Amino acid sequence: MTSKILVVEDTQKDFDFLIKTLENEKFIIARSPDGKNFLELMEKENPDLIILDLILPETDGFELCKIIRSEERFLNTPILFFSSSINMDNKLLGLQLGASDFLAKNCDRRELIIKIKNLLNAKRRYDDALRLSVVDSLTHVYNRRYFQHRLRDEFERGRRYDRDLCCLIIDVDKFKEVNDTLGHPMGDKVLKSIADILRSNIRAADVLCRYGGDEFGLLLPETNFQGAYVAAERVWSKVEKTNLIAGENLISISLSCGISSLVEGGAMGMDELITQADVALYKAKRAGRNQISFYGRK
Ligand code: GH3
Ligand code: MG
Repeated sequence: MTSKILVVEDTQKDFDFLIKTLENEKFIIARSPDGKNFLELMEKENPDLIILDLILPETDGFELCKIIRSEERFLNTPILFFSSSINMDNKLLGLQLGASDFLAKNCDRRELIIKIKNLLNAKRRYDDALRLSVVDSLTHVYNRRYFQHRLRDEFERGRRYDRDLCCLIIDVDKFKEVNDTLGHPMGDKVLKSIADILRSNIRAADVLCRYGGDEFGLLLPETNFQGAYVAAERVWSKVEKTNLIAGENLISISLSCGISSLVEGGAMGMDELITQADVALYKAKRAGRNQISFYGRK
């Protein structure tokens, strides 16, 4: 995959030096000449590496370094200081603020390329490890640990800003029968196909995880019961209508879904929100499966 580098550099000559040095390296390069609206730019570009000049017209490189490191999602984005003022004092301050490496502007081009590649490789390895630690290995949706982590954040945000948050627990109906008749490996394939359907029918801001076994958790931030019903109905009917290929067999599957809402259920903590969704799920199961049920509503 092509790496993206964001260069914060006000001097055209120095920017041209970087572009010329990297022209054969297949990087995508974005530029900010002054570091203005920096976080918005970071959000938009989501770079794999930042090359920072120290002295800039509005704010200096140290300030930008602080801004980057204050955001959790950019904690591991490498920062390479590229400046004509690289001395020991500046290096020590930069390191304290979370800089990854330093290079003087009169450096050898080969050193610049090697340092950039080393930083990008380290970032790639870190991203791969991070992905593996939050993703379920069978279905490739998030795992339960990540779900809990996001639930904590979304729950706090919902409570603080008085926004709704819906939690859905979705369980495959009579999944044991699939395993019993087709075998466990085929059961795995069916679970993976269900996860694919769920994933392709939700929004980017929604958080889908394999909660365990044949159970999926889905968080819908900024969504009330009505919106959650629309989302649940969409995935539920999609799965119901789809004949899943399991070897030579075409099988149809149904889902039961329990939904809780932060506003409607008044959960005092994130665990309670999940418990409420679980209670609703069991209501759906008891009522005959293949349906969606709400906590606190008929
Ligand atoms: P219900 O309608 O009540 O949900 O019936 P069910 O048969 O689906 O029962 P339940 O949800 O309690 O059981 C889930 C089953 O899912 C049990 C287990 O055999 C199966 N299962 C759990 N994890 C996996 C897995 O990773 N792969 C496969 N193939 N099966 C799994
Ligand atoms: Mg089940």
